[in-house]
Amino acid sequence: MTLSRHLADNQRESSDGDLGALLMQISVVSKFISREVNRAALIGKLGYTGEVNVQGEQVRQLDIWSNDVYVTALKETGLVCTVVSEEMEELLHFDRNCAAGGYVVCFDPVDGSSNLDINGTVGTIFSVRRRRGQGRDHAAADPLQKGTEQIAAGYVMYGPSTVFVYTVGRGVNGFTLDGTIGEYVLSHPNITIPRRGKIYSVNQGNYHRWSEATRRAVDYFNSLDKSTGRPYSFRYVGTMVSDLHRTLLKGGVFMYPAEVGGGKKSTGKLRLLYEAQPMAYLVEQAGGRASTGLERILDIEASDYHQRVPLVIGSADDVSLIEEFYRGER
Ligand code: FDP
Repeated sequence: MTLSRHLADNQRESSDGDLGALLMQISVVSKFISREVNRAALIGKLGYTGEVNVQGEQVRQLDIWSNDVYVTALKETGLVCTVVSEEMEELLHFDRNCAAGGYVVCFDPVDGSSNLDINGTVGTIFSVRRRRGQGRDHAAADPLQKGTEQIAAGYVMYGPSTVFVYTVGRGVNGFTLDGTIGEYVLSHPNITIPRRGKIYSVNQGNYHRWSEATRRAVDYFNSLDKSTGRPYSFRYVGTMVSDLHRTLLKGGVFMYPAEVGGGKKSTGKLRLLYEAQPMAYLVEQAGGRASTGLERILDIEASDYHQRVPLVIGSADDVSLIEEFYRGER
């Protein structure tokens, strides 16, 4: 079963006639990015551009290149009206596409780019919503809808193999790129996340910047108690796509908590629209949960395109357990 066939089958069951074509185009972009990531060291694409993005981070050549390819490809579909990207401070409209409605796409072209220099796994994350209205007036507010309004989301993982995982609200399926035929082939059908896992994943180096509740939750996973399967194993790649891919397949929990002290990460690090919500949609579709620790991620309505949010995501029981610490019940 190829991805194109899967999308076509999905489309027959859906009222969203054009969604399959849009996802197909996203998958084509991912093949270009996969190729470029693969040979980046050989063609001088690993370095920085010298610019700083809206997040205050150094911009890499590959970030900009991938963003440009994405934007061009989305525009060419004629189906996308509004685009939000990690790499663009303002949102982008393709006026010609907006008249007929059009989709809203939020994406992070190269997630985990700090791993590029060491040939580590990186990814792409995307999220699709319908527009709220027609015309240009509504366009600014289009992306600022709850996560529950997403109609498709997914990620691409550029690892030892390139994997495309997506949902349109009817389960989660994963496809591996077969380079010899240039096609994504179904390799992970109907992904279901275990109800409880044995792995926790967080940047432990931030321990002393966390709230008491976060520290106690992480201490809980670290401490010894055979009856509840503790200590959990600890794994952290530092690329959300990769950490989440493992969490989806093996279970457990990934978190990027808020930090205390009013610094840059006082509301977490990860971005709501193009990191937390697409992943939350996928993980819920696979039977897991995603929360800030106090609130369901999909229920949040963004007030800013680049809003950050604390994230606790993964196996339902593990996420619920952490929420108990945040509510002061443990
Ligand atoms: P990166 O900054 O390398 O792009 O969203 C950004 C992200 O990576 C996630 O992919 C990753 O989970 C997280 O940040 C890693 O942050 P830390 O280095 O602070 O742990």
